Amino acid sequence: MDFSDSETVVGPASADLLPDSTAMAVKVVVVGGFGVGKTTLVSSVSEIRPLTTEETMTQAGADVDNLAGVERKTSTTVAMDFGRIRISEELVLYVFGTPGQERFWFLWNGLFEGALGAVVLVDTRRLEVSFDVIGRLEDRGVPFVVALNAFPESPDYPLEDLRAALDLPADVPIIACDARLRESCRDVLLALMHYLYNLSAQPVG
Ligand SMILES: Nc1nc2c(ncn2[C@@H]2O[C@H](COP(=O)(O)OP(=O)(O)OP(=O)(O)O)[C@@H](O)[C@H]2O)c(=O)[nH]1
Ligand SMILES: [Mg+2]
Repeated sequence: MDFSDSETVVGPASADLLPDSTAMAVKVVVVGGFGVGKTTLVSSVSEIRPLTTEETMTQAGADVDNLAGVERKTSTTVAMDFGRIRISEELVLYVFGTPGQERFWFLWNGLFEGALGAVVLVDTRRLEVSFDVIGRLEDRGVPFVVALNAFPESPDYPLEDLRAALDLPADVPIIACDARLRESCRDVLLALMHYLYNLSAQPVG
């Protein structure tokens, strides 16, 4: 049989394969209100081509979704984002982004399965969209850090005022970031890993 016209089957690029040195893979989730920059963060930090599920926003959703403050947004996550980053020779993070619109929040159940911790991404121009998100994480008992995504017109609140406004316990780290910058997003994930490590090192009870 002549296969000369057959298409070559292309496997994953070698950069997409997990290195042999990987000893541990940890799942973390990025949550936050509508349009705070979750998909941007996952896409910037991922070293493989990120999986996104962006769909165009149409007039049909205008009465259902709260578009206040994000009127110029044209697409939204309808299922999840997925990316991967290697933190060290041994440790790889699988990063899942959640949809921000409340009508898709039922997907959290699956997305949180097996997750060790979360990043709550906050837009300080619209703090109120973070309240429910943080409440839901606390209900689930999922440890989290808070990352403040910098937008040009973001107000510069003192950290302790933000902690009080978001009703965060004193030990929850708050980190400033720019979701468009890889290094910045990496620092957020490192802060989460340090936080999780410290929690696990605390004596039980
Ligand atoms: N200036 C600035 N713009 C940002 C930043 N992060 C995201 N954006 C912009 O904000 C918009 C929303 O970003 P997304 O990443 O889609 O937000 P999302 O949280 O995934 O949105 P949903 O999935 O719809 O909830 C996009 O137009 C981004 O380009 C940031 O750090 N700075
Ligand atoms: Mg998104």
